[in-house]
Amino acid sequence: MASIDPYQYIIVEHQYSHRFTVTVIKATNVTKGTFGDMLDTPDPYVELFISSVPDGRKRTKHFNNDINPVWNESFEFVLDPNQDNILEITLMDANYVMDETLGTTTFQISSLLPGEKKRGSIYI
Ligand SMILES: [Ca+2]
Repeated sequence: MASIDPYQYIIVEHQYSHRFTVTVIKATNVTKGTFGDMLDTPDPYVELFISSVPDGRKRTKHFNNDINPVWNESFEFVLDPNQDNILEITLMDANYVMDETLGTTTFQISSLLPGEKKRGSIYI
């Protein structure tokens, strides 16, 4: 059986003036599990959430029946530097009735220096 290896690439950039930019690039081999995939091919999108920021919830568009979506969408947040800002990244499956969470992870924004740009893969 082929191994399932879902991951996604994102770029995070911490700019001066507390602007924080996230670019969601792509995901590979998105799966809902063997049984879930038999019922419904994933329709993936990514939700970003920073609870310490007003209007801190943003999301990409979703792709129908695409396990290797390429979004290349950028989002900007204005951070409160006095808060412990944590980015929550959630891979979602769009459905008619209720969207389903496929995986979630967090990123500590304070681990980036102002001006620093980081590109990474996240396994969820
Ligand atoms: Ca679906």
